[in-house]
Amino acid sequence: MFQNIISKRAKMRLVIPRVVFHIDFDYFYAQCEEMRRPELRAKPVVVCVFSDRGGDSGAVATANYHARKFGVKSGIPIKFAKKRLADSHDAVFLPTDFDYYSEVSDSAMAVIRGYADVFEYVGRDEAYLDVTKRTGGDYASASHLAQQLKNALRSSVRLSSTVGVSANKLVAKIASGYRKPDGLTVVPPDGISSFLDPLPIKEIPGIGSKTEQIFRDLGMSTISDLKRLDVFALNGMFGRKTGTYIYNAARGIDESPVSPRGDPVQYSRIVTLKQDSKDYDYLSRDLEALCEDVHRAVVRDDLVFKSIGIQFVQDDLSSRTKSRTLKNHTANLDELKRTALLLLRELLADQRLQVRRLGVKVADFIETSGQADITRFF
Ligand code: DGT
Ligand code: CA
Ligand code: CA
Repeated sequence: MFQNIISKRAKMRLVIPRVVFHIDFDYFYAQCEEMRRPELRAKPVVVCVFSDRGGDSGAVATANYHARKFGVKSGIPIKFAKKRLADSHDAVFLPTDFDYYSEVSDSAMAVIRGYADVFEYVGRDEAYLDVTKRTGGDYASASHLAQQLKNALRSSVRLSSTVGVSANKLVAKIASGYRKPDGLTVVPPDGISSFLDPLPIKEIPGIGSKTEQIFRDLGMSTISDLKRLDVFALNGMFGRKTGTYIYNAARGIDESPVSPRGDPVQYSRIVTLKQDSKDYDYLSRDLEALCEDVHRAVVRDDLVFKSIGIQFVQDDLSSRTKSRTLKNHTANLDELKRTALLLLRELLADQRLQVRRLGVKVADFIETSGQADITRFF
C-alpha cells in the first residue's frame, strides 16, 4: 500500500506539463495588404466588407495599427471609420480579397506546421501547436522555440505574429491576446493563476459583453473576482456545461488536446499534371480524382464543408485560384465534383498560360459528430 502511494507520487512527478502555443497573425487582412503594397505601411489602412447596397455601406473587417489609433476597429460601419479618419489625409480603404489572404495564410501555416508536434488549424490567421515533445516540457526552450517561429514567419513570409505559450489551449490563447502586435507571452504552469487573476473577465474566450455585464452586476470585474463563485453557483446561472467551463477557465484549467482536425492541408490535394494543359476535358479527369481523394479525408473525419476552391499553378509558377461558398454545409461527393468542375470551367474561360499543377480544397467545416467545443454554446 505504502509502496503503491510512493510509486504513484513518483509517477505524478514524471508527468511533464504540456506546452501549447497559440499563434495569431497581427491585423491580418490589413497586414496582407501592406505586404503587396509596402507603401501602405506608413498609412492608416482599413479593410472593408462593402455591402451590395453600394456606397460606403458595410463594415470594417480589420484595420492596421495606425488606423486603430483613430478608433477604427473590426465590425464598425465603414461610414464611422471614414469619419474617424477624416483628419488623416492618407488613410486607405480597401475591399477584402479573401483568395489572396488565404494564399498568405497557406504559406504561413506551412512554416508553422514545421514547428509543431501536433498542429491544429483554427482559421486563416490562427493556430494551436502542441510542442511538448520537442521542448521536453521545458518552458525556457519553449520560449526560444516560439521566438524562432516568429522569426521564421517574418523572414520567409514577411508576416508579423503574436504567440502565447502555456500549458493548455485556453491559457495560450489568453496569453496571445495579452500583448499585441508582434508579441510573445510565456505563462509557465506555476505562473498561470498570477497571470489570470488580474485580467478582466471578458479575456476568457467565449465571455462576451452580455456575460461580462452579469458579473459586473455582481460587483465582479477580474478573473480573481470570478473565483469567488463556486461551480454550483455558476452552473445555476449558466447551465452545467457553460458554468463548468467558466469555473475551470477562471482557474486556467483546460484539458482539451491540440487536435489536427480542421487542418486545411489535410483537406486539399494538388497534383502535377502529366503534361501542361488548359484543356477542360484533360483537366477535369484529374480534378475528379482529386475531389474523390479530398472527399475521403473529409468523410473519415466526420466533417461537412461549405466552401470549395480550385487552384492552378501555371507554367510560369504563378497561381490562380477560384472558390465558391455553398448555401449549406455538405459532404456530398457529387456536389463537390459539380462545383469544382464549374470553377474549372470559369477559370479556363480566360486562361492564357498552360496549367502545370492542379489543386482542389474544401474549407469552412463543422463537425457532424463528436465533442463540440464548449465555447460554441455561447
Ligand atoms: P489583431 O488584433 O492584430 O489580431 O488583428 P486582426 O485583424 O488579425 O484581428 P483578429 O485576429 O480578431 O481577426 C482576424 C481577421 O478576421 C481580421 O484580419 C479580419 C477578420 N475579422 C475580425 N473581426 C471581424 C469582423 O468583425 N468582421 C469581419 N468582416 N471580419 C472580421
Ligand atoms: Ca489576428
Ligand atoms: Ca484571430
